[in-house]
Amino acid sequence: MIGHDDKQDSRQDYRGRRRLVLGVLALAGAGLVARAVDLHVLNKEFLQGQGAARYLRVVEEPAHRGMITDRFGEPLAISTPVDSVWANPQELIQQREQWAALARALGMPRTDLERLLAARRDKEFVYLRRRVNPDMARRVAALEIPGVALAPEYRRFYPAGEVTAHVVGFTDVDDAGQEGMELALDDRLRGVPGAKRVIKDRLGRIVESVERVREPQPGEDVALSIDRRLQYLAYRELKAAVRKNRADAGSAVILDVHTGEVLAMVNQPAYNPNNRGKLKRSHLRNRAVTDVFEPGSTIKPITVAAALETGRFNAHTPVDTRPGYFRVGRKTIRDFRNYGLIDVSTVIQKSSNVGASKLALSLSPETLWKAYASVGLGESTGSGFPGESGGLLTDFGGWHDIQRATVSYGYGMSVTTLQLARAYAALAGDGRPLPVSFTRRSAAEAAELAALYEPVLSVSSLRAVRRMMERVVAKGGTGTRAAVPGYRIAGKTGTVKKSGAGGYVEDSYIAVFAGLAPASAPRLAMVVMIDEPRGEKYYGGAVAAPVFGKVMAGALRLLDIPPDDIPSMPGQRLALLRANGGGGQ
Ligand code: 59J
Repeated sequence: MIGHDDKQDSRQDYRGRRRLVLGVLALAGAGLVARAVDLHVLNKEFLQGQGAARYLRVVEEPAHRGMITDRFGEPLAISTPVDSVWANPQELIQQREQWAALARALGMPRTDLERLLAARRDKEFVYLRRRVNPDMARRVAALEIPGVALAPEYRRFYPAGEVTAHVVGFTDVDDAGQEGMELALDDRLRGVPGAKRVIKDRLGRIVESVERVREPQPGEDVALSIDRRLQYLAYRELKAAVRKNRADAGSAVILDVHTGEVLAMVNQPAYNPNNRGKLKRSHLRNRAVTDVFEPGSTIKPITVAAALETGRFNAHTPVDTRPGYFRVGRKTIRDFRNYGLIDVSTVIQKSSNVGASKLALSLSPETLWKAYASVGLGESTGSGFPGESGGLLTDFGGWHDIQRATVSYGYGMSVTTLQLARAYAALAGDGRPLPVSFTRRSAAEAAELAALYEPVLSVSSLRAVRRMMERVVAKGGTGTRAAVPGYRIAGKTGTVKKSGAGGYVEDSYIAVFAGLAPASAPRLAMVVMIDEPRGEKYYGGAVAAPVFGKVMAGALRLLDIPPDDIPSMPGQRLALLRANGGGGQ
């Protein structure tokens, strides 16, 4: 019995166990269901959010920066897509064994890489190297290092390099305009970055684009007023002249007389905007708009125009410059030599300081001042170029005889090269100084702007002064080297003593030539300024005028401007000779 009972007991025992096991299983199952409900229903949002935060990201999509071109659409600044290498320091720090290979692929010393990582060790992002070439990007990607990834960016490239450097300027590492037109036009050039939601893998690489949150909006392309051909000519000749004359610096500007557009603007020393590694701050300066100097004798045509405007003088009115100097109060005004009894026209041709002073002293301070101010002296050119200087034209209230005399031949006032070019463009046109433009401007726009100005100098006075200025480049003038065969050129030389803290410095000069062409119907105004020529020659006529002549000769031809001085062309004479039966014998 006992055995039987035993059997029954054990059966009973099994039943109990089964119940226990089933109970445990049921509980476990219920637990799983509860957990599933908890995860999928009750906590769904929180948990999905947590997961998404790990892999779903919103990343910025850089916008394409607009292109800067010259007036004909030739590219001067363009953005091309490139990759930047970045890392998640927290992850990369754990890949110590990969650092050497990575540093090699990035072309940087391993210590630099270590320093970058150490500096941002508890961050999730650091750029290792921005805007790498495609080769380097490929090599880095091939390493497949966790925590290292590529991000698309744009790289700015300047096809004309040094030739347009000062005008175009450049952007910083974040593609924002820093200098020049890149800065002035930043609002138009810069796009609006887009945003997209992406899924990233464990390595931070984008594996899937989920949705565009915002489309990137590309910036606008902008055409400058610059003519790349004239720009290059001016660049080449200025650079050669600065070197040849062992000068410190120089600037040259060409303006379109009818529209006020800048067709060319160059400076020396220059720099290569594509490789700005180690350059001097002073090389970056667009001196033509930021630096001022006393214009010296280049101001005389305006002084003479003011005198003509009174109706009391014409080109042939005599002016006594004897004996080559002239006392005004305690000051003696001197000419280069004694030009004797000359006429107004010769005051310009020979550049007589005494003559200019005598004309100025016959005018009221206000009349004289108004003439200078009417061509834009003492005010900004309106170009909008960053850092532009407006020069200096003091109030005529303080213009006693000495001030009136010195200002008449360009001292006690200051100008930028651009300002002087604008004043000459006004002399070349109808006396109204159009605001200068670095972007294209239509003839209609120019006419609208011109209507805002009230000319002070009449068309007939200006025409008469231009005639006198033609004598400057003719035989016997100070600027014969500015002549261009086949064209009538009007211009003025200037040799200006530089002033320092203690007054005017000996053997330290600025050589200038300012002029316009073709003189019969002027289209171009140009100024060449060369700072401290240290060679044996330093006169404006010897140093600056030749640059003007060479650049203007090329510019007139490139712009298809018909010659207005045909009779002196040898080809013409030959043709005449032939037509008259010159070879008959
Ligand atoms: C000059 C001056 C300095 C300032 C004088 C140039 C004055 C003057 C005080 C002596 C060289 C020089 C206010 S000269 O530009 O007259 O371009 O081809 O710097 O006169 O009073 O050894 N230009 N230049 N003057 N100052 N103050 C002539 C002239 C000019 C030439 C040559 C030779 C000066 C014909 C200048 C040129 O027209």
